[in-house]
Amino acid sequence: MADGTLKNLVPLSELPVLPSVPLLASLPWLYHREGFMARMAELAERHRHVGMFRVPMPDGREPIFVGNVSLATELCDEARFEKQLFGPLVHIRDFAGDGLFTALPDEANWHKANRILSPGFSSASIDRYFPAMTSALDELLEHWRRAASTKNAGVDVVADMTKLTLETISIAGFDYRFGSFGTPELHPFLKALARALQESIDVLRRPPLFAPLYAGRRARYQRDITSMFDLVDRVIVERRLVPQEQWPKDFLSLMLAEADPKTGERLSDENIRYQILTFLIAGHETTAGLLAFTFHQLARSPELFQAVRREVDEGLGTDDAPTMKDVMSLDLVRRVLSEGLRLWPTVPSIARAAKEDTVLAGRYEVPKGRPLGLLVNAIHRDPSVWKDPLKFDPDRFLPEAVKARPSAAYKPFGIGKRACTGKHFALVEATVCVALVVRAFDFADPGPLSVAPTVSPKPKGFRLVVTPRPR
Ligand code: MNH
Repeated sequence: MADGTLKNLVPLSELPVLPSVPLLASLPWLYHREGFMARMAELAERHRHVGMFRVPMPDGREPIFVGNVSLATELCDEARFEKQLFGPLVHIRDFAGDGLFTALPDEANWHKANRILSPGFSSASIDRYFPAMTSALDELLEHWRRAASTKNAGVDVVADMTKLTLETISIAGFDYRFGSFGTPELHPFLKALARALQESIDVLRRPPLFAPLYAGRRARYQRDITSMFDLVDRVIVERRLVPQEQWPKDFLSLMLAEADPKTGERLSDENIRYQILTFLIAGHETTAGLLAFTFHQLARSPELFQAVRREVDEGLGTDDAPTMKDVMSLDLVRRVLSEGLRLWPTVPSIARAAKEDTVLAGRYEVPKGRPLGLLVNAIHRDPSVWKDPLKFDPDRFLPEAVKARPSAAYKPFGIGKRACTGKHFALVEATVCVALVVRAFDFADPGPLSVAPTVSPKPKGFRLVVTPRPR
């Protein structure tokens, strides 16, 4: 290497770093009332000019968080960087195995499942799952009508969106109804899933020395995993007992019936179990959070609410059952959802790593494999790209505006080949939900937004008073 190049290189130790104490590392500096990721976004704003900072973790690792669009553009380069399993994903792999979301980079089953499943998730295939979406939505609308006709203290939007997205993905995924709207208590399987997801996050905040204190939690975690496997494995066995002509059009049938176009092989039953759990894990909280933030925004902006309602009335009629084609024509609803995912990305960061030693920003030496966290919630508010970043403005997603920005400025669905498989599914599901709810109900003002400190951010304490639209 020429001398000039060497002189310009800067070791990573020159980057801003959080303070650290023994055992807890930076934990005492990571607190934020809206959660760890909100704290990361705040730090990204403070260090926007450098664009990155180091965070010592209790396990001895020291990820680098990246929070401006210019560095994000580098991290999105698939020739240099790839997905890394980091943070909760390492533990979610205990129960999602080598399913698409938690597969290691280039793991053989990722390629195989990607080839088998991608066609089923393409925008053209989603109409197969439209009945699952509207069927779950009918239950939500009924639930809200009942709530509006009784004491009307408002509906718990986050809880109800979670039920909606869980019902939708379980009907579309494996023709299974948990009956979430029928009971205040979640189904035991869904409770086990929620606890296992929580444990996969909590375990990150435990200094390794304290691990023995959590033996009880670990035992329950193992029991939860076993019970989830039992239910899904039973569904797979039962499906095989039904003649193939009678199989419902769900993702399970697709996985059992289709062979890999490249190798001619099928997915193993174990891998199918992991994919089903993956759809449940990757596909419910994210869409539920998006819907809850969107309803909060609509309830706070009467003009936008009316504009959306006019579009829905024109596009769907005032009481007809919607068709997928009509739903796809709702351009404003789609832009409102896109803007919702900009301001409140429900996957607020994405873990990447260099495939070989490399140099970031032309000067920082980054070794292969060093964890890099791309702060999606920070790049979505980078003022060098987003004018007036805190303003909710769906027109940012008009085609000319989209074309004028670097593509790395907006990454709610992840990057490159490991981007979200369920993007079209989620957007159709969310669009039809917004459309039917806005068509049927008026919203009261819920007051200002506050955000809960959950890993996937959600509005906190959001009760919405809904009343059936006057006719
Ligand atoms: Mn989804 C991966 C965001 C809905 C299934 N999803 C990802 C990633 C992001 C993401 C970001 C990349 C994570 C990473 O790099 O580690 N997903 C979303 C958002 C929504 C969403 C914001 C809703 C809004 N996802 C859904 C739905 C499903 C789904 C719905 C399934 C029905 N997602 C996946 C799968 C992956 C994924 C599967 C893993 C893809 C892969 O690595 O090949």
